[in-house]
Amino acid sequence: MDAIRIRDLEIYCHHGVFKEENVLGQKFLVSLDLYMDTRPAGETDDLSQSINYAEVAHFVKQEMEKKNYQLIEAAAEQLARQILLTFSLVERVKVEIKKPWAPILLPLDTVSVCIERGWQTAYLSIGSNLGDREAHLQTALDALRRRQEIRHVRVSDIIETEPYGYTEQPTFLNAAVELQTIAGPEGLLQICQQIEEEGKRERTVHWGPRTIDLDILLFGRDTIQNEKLTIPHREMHKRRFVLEPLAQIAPWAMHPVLGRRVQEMLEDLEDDGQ
Ligand code: PH2
Ligand code: MG
Ligand code: MG
Repeated sequence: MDAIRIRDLEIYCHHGVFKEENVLGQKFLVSLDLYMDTRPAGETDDLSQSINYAEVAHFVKQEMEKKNYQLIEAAAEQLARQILLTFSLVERVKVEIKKPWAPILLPLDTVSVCIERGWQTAYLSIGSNLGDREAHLQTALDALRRRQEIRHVRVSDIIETEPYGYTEQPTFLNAAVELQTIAGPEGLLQICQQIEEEGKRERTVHWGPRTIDLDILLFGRDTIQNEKLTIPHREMHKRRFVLEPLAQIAPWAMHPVLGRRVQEMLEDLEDDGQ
C-alpha cells in the first residue's frame, strides 16, 4: 500500500524506567510509515486529499511530550492509536521509537520498538430474545458506535428467528454488524463482553435466553484459536440466523478457513438449517 514516511524525527522527552531518565530526559527518534491511498492527492495535487506531514510531525512531538511512559512500548502504542484516531485517511501505521542514548552502560547505536497497528474490518452477530428485544439491540449498537476505537458501523435488517440449539426458549431478533476497529480481536471481545454486561445479560443456561448477545464472526482474515476466542466463529457457517443478515451487508466476505464466501455458505445450508 502507498505510504507517507517520516524518518528519525528527533524529540527530546522523558520516557524511561530509571528515575534519571524521567528527570533529565533524553533524545528519541520517531519513524512512521503512514499507510494510506495517496492516489487522490497524487492525481489532484490537492493537500486536502492527503495528510500534511508537517502536521503529523508536530502531532508526534505533542503526543511524545504529553505523558511520561516507563516503556517505549507504551509510548509507541499510544502514539499509533492517537495517529489512527486523528488522521482518518491513515489505514495502518508503523511506528518505530528509537533511543540512541539508552543508559545501559554499554555503547550502542540505538535500541527501539517497532509496531504496526491499523483499522480492521470485523463482523458481529447480535441477538436478543428477552424483554424489549429491539431496544436491547439498539442499545448495543449505540454502545458500539460510541466507542472511540470503532468506526463505520453498518447494520443489516433485524430479523426474527426461531431458537437454534436449545429450542425451549422465546424467538430471537438477530442482526449482523460490520465495523472497523483499531482494537485487536481480544480488545473487540472485551468491548462485546462489556456491552453484554451493561445490557445486564445473565449467563445462566448455555445457549439459553439472553437480553443481548454479541459474537465476533470474522476479524479481517485472522484465524484465532485459544481458550477465550475462536475466530472465525466456529458455528457461523451452520447458522441461518447468522448468514442471512450477514449476506445482506457482506455477501462477498470470505471465511478464511473454509474458503467460502458468506453468500455461498448461505446457499450451502440445508433447507432445514436454522
Ligand atoms: N443464539 C444462540 C443460540 N441459538 N438462535 C437464534 N435464532 N438466534 C440466536 O442469536 C441464537 C440462537 C447462542 O448464542
Ligand atoms: Mg451467540
Ligand atoms: Mg455469545
